[in-house]
Amino acid sequence: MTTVSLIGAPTDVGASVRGAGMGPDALRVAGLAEALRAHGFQVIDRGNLSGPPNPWQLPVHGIRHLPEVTAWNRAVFDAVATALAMGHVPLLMGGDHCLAIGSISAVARQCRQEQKNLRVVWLDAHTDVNTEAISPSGNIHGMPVACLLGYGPPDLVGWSGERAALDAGSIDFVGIRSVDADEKQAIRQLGLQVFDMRHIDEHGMRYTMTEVLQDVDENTHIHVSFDLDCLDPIEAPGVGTGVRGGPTYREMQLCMEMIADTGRIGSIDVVEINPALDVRNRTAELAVEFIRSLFGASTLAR
Ligand code: 4U7
Ligand code: MN
Ligand code: MN
Ligand code: MN
Repeated sequence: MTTVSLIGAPTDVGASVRGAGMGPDALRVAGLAEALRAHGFQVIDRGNLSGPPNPWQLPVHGIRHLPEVTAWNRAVFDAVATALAMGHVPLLMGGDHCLAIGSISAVARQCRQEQKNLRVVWLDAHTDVNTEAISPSGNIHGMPVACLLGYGPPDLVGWSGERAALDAGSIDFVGIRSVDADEKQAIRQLGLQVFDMRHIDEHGMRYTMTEVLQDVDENTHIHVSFDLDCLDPIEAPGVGTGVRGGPTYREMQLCMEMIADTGRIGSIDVVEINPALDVRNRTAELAVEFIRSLFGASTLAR
């Protein structure tokens, strides 16, 4: 039986809009554990990690809150590594998206130890591949992908045991529609596979996900990093950096269902839910629905 380990990381240190620190409790209130149990999984809620408060300061050398982001990510790294070592599926409840540095570094290390082929699916309106040299904001939630690829401040790079936790070919982006000018250049230079909204408009979510999942085999570990701002803000208003023109409810369901069909989901981040901006916890409730689907609960055949 699959055991899902819920790990709460209640912080918004990587963002500039406050409120994402309330995400873990919003997911609990929305019934995340109960929904997964009803689907037949064992669920352990590990409670919330602790870390420094948000000092609410300006960027220093192009980056905000580096010591705090580092401390939170250390805690996430350890908790995710522990869950993986027990054979559990870690589900990180953020928190802002900077926390994917710790979570995916732990996943990458485990995959290397087990000689598994890691594929990361990055569901987001943004590519999050800024560095301190090019970021327009200095907010680290816009930098996790760069850090995981080996580009970032030394404090946030190399945690998996290699300089780069990921190589550019092992991550696919879906839902993208907001990329900063210098970020575009980085994407081209790195050769990242970005399935932006234009691509989804032209080819549909079904074909897009066929492309994303084409290299998945029995030895693959899929990590889904789910930033709720991937969705259209009409569906998901409770996010700090919403961008018009995202996937619809049904398109996102199909995306989750097709990942579920592979049977290879190994770890998840659910980040950037901002209850302070939400309407009656709708965004957290939506997240719970999509996570159920990611585990196959909405497919008739299961
Ligand atoms: B999120 C931004 F400038 N690119 O770097 C930046 F537009 O984790 C936004 O995807 C980053 O929500 C959004 O600050 C980070 C900005
Ligand atoms: Mn993001
Ligand atoms: Mn985003
Ligand atoms: Mn955001």
